[in-house]
Amino acid sequence: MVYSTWLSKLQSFILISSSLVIFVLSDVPRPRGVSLSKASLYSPTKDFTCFDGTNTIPFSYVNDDYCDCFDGSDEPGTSACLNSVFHCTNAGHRPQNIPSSRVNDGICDCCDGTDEYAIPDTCSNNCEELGREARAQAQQTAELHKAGNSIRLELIEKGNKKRSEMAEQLSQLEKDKVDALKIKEEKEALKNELEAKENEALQVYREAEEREKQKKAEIEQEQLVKEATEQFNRFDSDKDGILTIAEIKVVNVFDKNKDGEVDQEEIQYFFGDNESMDKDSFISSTWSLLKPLLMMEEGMFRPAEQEEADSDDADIPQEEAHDMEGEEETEDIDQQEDLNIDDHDQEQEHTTEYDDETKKLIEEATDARRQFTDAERAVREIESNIRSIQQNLEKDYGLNQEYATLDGQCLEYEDKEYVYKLCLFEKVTQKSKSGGAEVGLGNWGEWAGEGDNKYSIMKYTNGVTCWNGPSRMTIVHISCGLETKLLSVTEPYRCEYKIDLSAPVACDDSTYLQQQQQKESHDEL
Ligand code: MAN
Repeated sequence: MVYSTWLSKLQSFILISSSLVIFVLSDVPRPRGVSLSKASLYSPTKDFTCFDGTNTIPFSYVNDDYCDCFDGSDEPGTSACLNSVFHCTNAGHRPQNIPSSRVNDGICDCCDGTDEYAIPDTCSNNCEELGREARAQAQQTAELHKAGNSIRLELIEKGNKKRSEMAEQLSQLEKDKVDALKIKEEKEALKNELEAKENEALQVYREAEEREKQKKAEIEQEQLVKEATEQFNRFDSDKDGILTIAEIKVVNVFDKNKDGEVDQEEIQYFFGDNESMDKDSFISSTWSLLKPLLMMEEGMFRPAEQEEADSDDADIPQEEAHDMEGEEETEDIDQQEDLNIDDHDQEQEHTTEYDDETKKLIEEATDARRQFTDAERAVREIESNIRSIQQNLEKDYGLNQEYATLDGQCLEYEDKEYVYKLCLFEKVTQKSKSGGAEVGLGNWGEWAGEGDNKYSIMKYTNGVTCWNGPSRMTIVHISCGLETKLLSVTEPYRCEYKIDLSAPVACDDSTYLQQQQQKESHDEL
């Protein structure tokens, strides 16, 4: 039977001043491996009931190196049960619970060496030393949190200020929007009114232009009829008002392919299935086919292929070639002049000289259109500002708005291959040092810390799709540090990135102290 010499070990250890009460309380007899909180469950004057209630055994069976309880509660100080827990008090440092299977296994798990009691002097007690180091470390951390916390408090103040400024801006913008919409309406009404007047004035010019166009078309038609009639009369050799196949057969111009005769195909081309043609039919159908040929014959018009053929002068005697060059030049000039005339015509169409009154109306309408466009733009700008402020106001900047001033702040981190950039509450990007475009590793998504630590992890999602895989995403772990900076960027899984960010905003001495106290009371003696 192994029975703890519990009274012997109580006088020395407590590490922190707040534990003074526990020190007194810890002076309680209990079997080896039992924590203070469980001491009352082991009473030497009574039989022992396993914690799970499945068995009751004489107290002398506790720590007798034989496992009687399913839950291992009868053997806290031996390795007899696989599932029991050995508690070491570690005076001078932090108490510890280890699986009882590690008791007397030759390895020192507890700094006070109590887990290896079977062979005395196996383990030295270095709790004081470790405790000192841990306390120094804890002190340092506490100081860091304290210093960081004062920056954090400033950030809270600024954050709240920023938020209330944003709220003010928003209500001002809402007012501005009402005014801007009113101006837009007014400008629209003015524009409509002036455009109506402008339209009315221009209508006179449009109608005049239309009349002019019609007149021109009529003159052209008259000209066409005149020309066509002249030619018709020329070909109608018997002057009976009907053009027959026999009559056109002797006219060179109907010999399209210039083979010396007007053949059936050519007759068909000009007359269709008709045997003859009166003047009206000639004007309406044949004339358009014939006119280009006549012009060609008169040297007024040449088809493109012929020009190409002409450009090959090799076989043509010099004199002729020279003559033809002369002709070509003239034609070129003629064509250029035609072009110029066309341009001029078009220009004239657009530069109709309006009277002063119309000019004034056009100017006024143009000015009203410009003013309306400006008013529309002003509304759009206000609306876009409203949207972006609303989006920011909707963002979760922490319980006390401590993260608000960090919105939009960008931080960079370089490793061997990439430059990473985190723009807080916006996005994360990656740029290869060997060139290429920036790759989006995620856009601001949500806070993702667990429970009370919600604001310790940020999630940026929906980055650029990974080749053959999902969208890239980044998790940002925020820890307390006096500077806001990126400590590391890694890619633990393909296209899933992890950033460690240190920032004073994550320092909170009250939370830190609370957490420490909780830990201490949990690690009771
Ligand atoms: C790029 C980078 C890497 C990523 C691969 C996936 O090279 O974005 O971080 O792992 O694409 O194909």
